[in-house]
Amino acid sequence: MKVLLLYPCFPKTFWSYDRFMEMARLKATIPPLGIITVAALLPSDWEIRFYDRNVGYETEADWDWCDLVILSAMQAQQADFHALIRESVQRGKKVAVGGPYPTSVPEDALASGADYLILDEGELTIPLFVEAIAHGQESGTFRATEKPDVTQSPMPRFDLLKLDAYFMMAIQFSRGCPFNCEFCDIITLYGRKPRTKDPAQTLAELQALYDLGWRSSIFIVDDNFIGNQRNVKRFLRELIPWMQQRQYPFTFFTEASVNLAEDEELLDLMAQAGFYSVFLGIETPDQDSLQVTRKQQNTRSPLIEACQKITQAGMLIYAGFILGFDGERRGAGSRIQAFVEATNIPQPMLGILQAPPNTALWDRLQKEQRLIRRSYDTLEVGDQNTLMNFEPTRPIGEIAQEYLQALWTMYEPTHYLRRCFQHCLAITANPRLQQNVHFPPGKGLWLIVQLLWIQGIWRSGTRSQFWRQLWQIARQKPQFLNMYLGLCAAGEHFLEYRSLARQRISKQLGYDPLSITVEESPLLAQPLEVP
Ligand code: B12
Ligand code: SF4
Repeated sequence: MKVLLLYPCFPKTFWSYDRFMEMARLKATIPPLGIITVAALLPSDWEIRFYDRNVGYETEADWDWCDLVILSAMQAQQADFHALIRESVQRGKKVAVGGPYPTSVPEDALASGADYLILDEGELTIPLFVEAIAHGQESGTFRATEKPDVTQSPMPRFDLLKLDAYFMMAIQFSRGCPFNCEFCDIITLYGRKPRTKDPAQTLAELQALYDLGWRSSIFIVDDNFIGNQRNVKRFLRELIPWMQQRQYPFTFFTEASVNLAEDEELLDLMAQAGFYSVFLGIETPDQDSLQVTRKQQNTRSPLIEACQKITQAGMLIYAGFILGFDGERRGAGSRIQAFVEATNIPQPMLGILQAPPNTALWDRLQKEQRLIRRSYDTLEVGDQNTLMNFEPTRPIGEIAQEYLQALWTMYEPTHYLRRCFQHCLAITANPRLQQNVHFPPGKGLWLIVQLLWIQGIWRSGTRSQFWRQLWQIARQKPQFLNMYLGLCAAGEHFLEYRSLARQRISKQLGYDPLSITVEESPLLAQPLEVP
């Protein structure tokens, strides 16, 4: 069997870091771990050609060559995903799909003409698909009622990746999260019982990346790295000597719940293992909204203190924030802004609440007859700047305006640069790391040259701030130079992104909320009363 594995393009979003990628001569931030895991699960006698279309396109010869096209996608990639299904059908090729998007909404892929829907986690469903193919089955849907034991998951085919096209590499240690946030589909997709790999299995994956020559940052893509605290500590205790023996060839970034700050031992182990950064789902500083969305883990201790503990443990904080929870009080956008100013989180990811299909939030809103459409169906994007897919409890015009005002102000260049600087100063230096962030070899120099030109010479508004802060970082925190320069360069992306967000929100509303006052908003309908 000759298989063409394709990973669809992402639209321009918060996460695409387009200008940064151009400046660093990179193509994408992170490789698609799902589809290279699928590649490892296919029979060894199947021939494979793989393209991450965010990095490079397949050729006519590849289309002619293949018998079967296999696609993986998350919802945000739906435009290119459906185009590829239709293209395969038009060319008379069989097409099989899987991954989070088809698993959440299988009917979409069927409607576009997919022949095989291989849903849920591939470790359990690919064998069913392979068997069906062996029996000459022309189509089918393959589902799993159980969650696989990830200790049996194969080594992802890292060898298929063009390593020098990516900013980071990715590995996974665990799947699933013990919490119960109402809007989250991690728990529906991967379950509430975190399943972890063996430390030795994960170290073998790191060794494979090391042997392929990777010497830069690695994203541990768990949606909650600390979901199983006992096992994660076991892993970290083995990772520390592994990293020491190799003189810290990587630095790590991961996602964790805020209760990380409550566990000093865990923070210390992460620092010793070379973690330079963590993404936290903070969502909102409003305690009532956190209760409404069942995010109790964020209410147990003060959030600002939690952030301080994490920076003191040596980690840069990335964080997600959401507007639009039920019962949210006016001014939530300003309160998020104030929180971001207080913690100096450089790159807050601010979004408007969506109810993804198959979540507790979706089910509740359906019962309350408040769903307007499915999430992410309005635009070409599945991102933070899509208005909510349900009727909120306060006027949508007010939410949209607070959203854009907060985003616009937070990513105003002087504010952004100041936060990058202050945050780097606040992070405790980790004596084990020479630099917290490694730039991929050969890319860093080019990135810095362009950055110095754009922010150090060309842009007059922040020129003196840029040099002053750079000088202080070089003197006081030389270990943070790469991190600081990387953050400054990413600012070029966010400057474009805030304008894009403004255009997109204005298009959905039919007016630009930044050019009028809240009271003038045509969408200030009566707020919805929810019992
Ligand atoms: C890394 C990651 C990213 C990276 C993307 C990197 C990349 N190139 O893939 C970045 C940071 C860019 C990203 C962004 C976003 N992401 Co994301 N992301 C993840 C994350 C944390 C890990 C993905 C991963 O590598 N997993 C590891 C692999 C091994 O697991 P897997 O992909 O699920 O693959 C398994 C199965 O799904 C299946 N499978 C996968 N593909 C296929 C294909 C076939 C044919 C078969 C048979 C099986 C199969 O088998 C695999 C092995 O079991 C997941 C959550 C998670 N824990 O998985 C969210 C997740 C995929 N992201 C999600 C979302 C919502 C987003 C954003 C929209 C967030 C936002 N609000 O902006 C953006 C969208 C993109 C954008 N705006 O640019 C959702 C997707 C929901 C959905 N139903 O589609 C997820 C599930 C998290 C969540 N619930 O919030 N993301
Ligand atoms: S902590 Fe994060 S991954 Fe876990 S349920 Fe809440 S939002 Fe989902």
